[in-house]
Amino acid sequence: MAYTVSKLKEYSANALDKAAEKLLAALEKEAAEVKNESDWKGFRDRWMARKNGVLTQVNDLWLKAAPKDAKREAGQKVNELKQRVEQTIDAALERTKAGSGKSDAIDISLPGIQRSIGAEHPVIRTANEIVSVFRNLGYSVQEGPVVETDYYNFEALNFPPNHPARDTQDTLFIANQQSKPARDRLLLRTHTSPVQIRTMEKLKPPIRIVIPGKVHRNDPPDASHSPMFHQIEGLAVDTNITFGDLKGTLDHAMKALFGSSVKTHFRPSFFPFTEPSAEMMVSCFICGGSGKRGSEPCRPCKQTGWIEILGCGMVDPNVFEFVKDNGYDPKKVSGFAFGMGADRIALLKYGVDDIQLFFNGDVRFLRQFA
Ligand code: 2NL
Repeated sequence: MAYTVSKLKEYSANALDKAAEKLLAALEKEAAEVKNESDWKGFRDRWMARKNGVLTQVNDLWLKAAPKDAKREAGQKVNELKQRVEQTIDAALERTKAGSGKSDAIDISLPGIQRSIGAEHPVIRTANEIVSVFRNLGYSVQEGPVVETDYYNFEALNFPPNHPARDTQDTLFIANQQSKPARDRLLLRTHTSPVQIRTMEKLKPPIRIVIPGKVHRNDPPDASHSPMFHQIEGLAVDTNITFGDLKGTLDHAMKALFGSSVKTHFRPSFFPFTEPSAEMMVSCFICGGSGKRGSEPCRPCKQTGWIEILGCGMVDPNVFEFVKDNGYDPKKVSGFAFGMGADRIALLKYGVDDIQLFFNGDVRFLRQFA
């Protein structure tokens, strides 16, 4: 039950002390129940209100009602109590402030700390999309080292000894390799083709594989070149693989990637590791092949209506010679291969005009793809 002030029956020192003790006990108990500012206001008013506050009642019932000869002692006691009440009320307010402010209090109504979650890089996302088109055709994914030997990067791919790609002009070589035989010297792979050789050494035909990965070339960076970029290559080897298989497979892949209305077109080309070789064009998926966007010329296809998308060809029998012992006899098997730049396709897909934006790590750019 809440504490109430009652009249004193007598004014002996003992009686005054007892009454004061009871009051102070009630004061402490109520102070301990003050949790916030609104509690505190109620507490303060109950004890301090001029009209009917506990102290006013003490004044009326204990002091004013005291007989003349007890006034002095009762007055002292009541003053003492006033001070104690004021101190206790002040301290209670301090406690509510400390509790709602800094210190160890937790405000569960504040929003939590937001950690931004990462997202797939647009080039990696594009590479994954391309890989998944081929996975759906039954191709499996292979990966291999970025630091390669001259043998896997050039020799086994039918590059002649003095091919310009083997020059420091085009290739980034690892330092201090001169003491090794030429074929063992290390370099940064310039294409993912070495992984295809490594896979043919490991797995007997028939095979269907795709290889995504980082490659390096000694090119100065500009809007369309980066010394590091991403290639995806594919290889199918079996008995009786023809150029028709190559065309059908790649036509299907382009329709899966860019929409069923795109057309493909092949024109002759040259690669050391394929014969015959071709460049594949896909009808411009920006302007629909018209070369125009409204009255403006279409920039991605340079108004031609066609975009050069990949290189491909039938695996050169000279390449099979290097893996003949594992079942790749060029008299018995044939195959097609293709390679494309994931970065270039991402540029086209997202309408980005500078490849450097993909790699200089500006989150304001990258956040647009999250
Ligand atoms: C391009 C062209 C190509 C290949 C890559 C290949 C690999 C082996 C044998 C034969 Cl092991 N060919 N790969 C073939 C034709 C083209 O890439 O322009 N890439 C960006």
